[in-house]
Amino acid sequence: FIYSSCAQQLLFPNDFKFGVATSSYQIEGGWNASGKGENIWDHMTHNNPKSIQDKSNGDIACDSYHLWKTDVQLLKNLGVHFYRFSLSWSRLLPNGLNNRINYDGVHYYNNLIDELLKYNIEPVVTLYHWDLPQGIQNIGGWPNIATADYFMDYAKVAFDLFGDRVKTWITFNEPIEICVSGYGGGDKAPRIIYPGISDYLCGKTILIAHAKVYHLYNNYYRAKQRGKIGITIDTAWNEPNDNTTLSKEASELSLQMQFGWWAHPIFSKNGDYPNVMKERIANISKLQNFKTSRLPNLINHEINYIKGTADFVGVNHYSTVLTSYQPLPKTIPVSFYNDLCVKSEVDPKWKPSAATWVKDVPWGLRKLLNWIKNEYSNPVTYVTENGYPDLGELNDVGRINYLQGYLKELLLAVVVDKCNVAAYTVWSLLDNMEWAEGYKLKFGLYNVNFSDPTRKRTAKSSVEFYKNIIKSRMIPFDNAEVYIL
Ligand code: GBH
Repeated sequence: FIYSSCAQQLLFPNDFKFGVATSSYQIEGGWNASGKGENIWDHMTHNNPKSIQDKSNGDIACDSYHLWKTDVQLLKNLGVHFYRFSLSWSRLLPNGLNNRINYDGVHYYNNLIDELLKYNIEPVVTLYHWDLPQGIQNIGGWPNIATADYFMDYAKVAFDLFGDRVKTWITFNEPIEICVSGYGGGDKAPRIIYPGISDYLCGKTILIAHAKVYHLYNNYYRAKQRGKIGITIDTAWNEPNDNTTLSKEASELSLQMQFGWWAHPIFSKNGDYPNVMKERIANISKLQNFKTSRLPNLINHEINYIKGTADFVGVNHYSTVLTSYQPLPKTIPVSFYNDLCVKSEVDPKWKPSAATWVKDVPWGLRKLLNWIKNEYSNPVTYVTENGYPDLGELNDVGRINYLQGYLKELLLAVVVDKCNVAAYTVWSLLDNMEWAEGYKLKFGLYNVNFSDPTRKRTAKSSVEFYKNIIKSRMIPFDNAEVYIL
């Protein structure tokens, strides 16, 4: 490392924005309130309660369907510049289709958006954070290419209703989770188990659906509404476990297959899936006796249609793994993770959290942002999620340490490395319904009392901490620590 001798305190640029995030199913509740349709999480939790560790569901969750005014007061207290939340597709379109709009749902989001704007908090809206209308799942869900058109119809409704006030749109949250955890044998709804097939079909639909919605916005809304539209992709940083070429290759393969699967078609110069991913899956498919690759190819027309369809890349990042190469087994089971076939480990010295998959490894964020910068010619980047799970303590020092470390590395990425990052988002405003983990893991800056029918919110220590960072635009640390990567 080269140490810098500059004396002044580093500051986030004046136009850098800070926010917090939530998602509809995780906080809203009101699962069947005034005309809302069933979604895949309602369906799964009601029909198969064991799919959630504590057999809970999001029927009431944080009750934000009723407590939106309170939530905006919490946001105002934090002093955030924006609030990232998602729309519940089946609250707006109960059967998923655009022939019937549920106006109570429209009213709910209008209220929320107007209340945010009243306090100068910018709404950043995710169209899809995992709660697919059950009707669309009944005809196959994301592996069915027709879903791309239904998604576009829904996006059009959202632009028409809210685009006069919403200027930042995110089409999808974490496509790999939607596809690999939802359709590849993982723990997310709808829990379709057809790994290595249905997850890749899902992936193609998502890329096409994203591009359709971008073109829709670009061709029919942008001139008038003047907003931005992007996609949010997640990955851990993959650090080579040792200095060998093989481990370096394994790390790169892992980043390409998890992040590049989505980012390469949209943000790279040539478009299409990453080459290493195409080759890898084609080769393994062959070994498995498939006549063609299980990765559905993108034809030229599709490649061009998807390329360049984003104004920014959203990045969700929580942790780091040490990656090494894992030799392919003799018979390779058919799945995404066997196609990837790398070994991920953690350093026992890394500070743990309440979740096995989150270790406090702040430098991973800086390395990931630099990788994105180099890989996709420094695109406009928003960190759309970063956060720390604990078991709910109000004096949440673990969370404060984590945020302090990650924000410092972010600051270095912005100021020293000139990564084009314009926003940072803490997951999450509130403790909430943590998907298959239920309510045990807490990510909130605010505690929610889930045994209290009023779902009382209480600030944790991290509220004051984050508030001060937003106000001062700086992370207190020793200048001697300002190093060049
Ligand atoms: C985000 O996903 C979600 O967008 C958000 O809704 C959620 O509440 C938040 O994280 C906190 O979980 O196989 O045990 O190693 C983060 C995505 C979830 C992807 C955990 C990697 C690894 C689980 N990550 N997953 S494990």
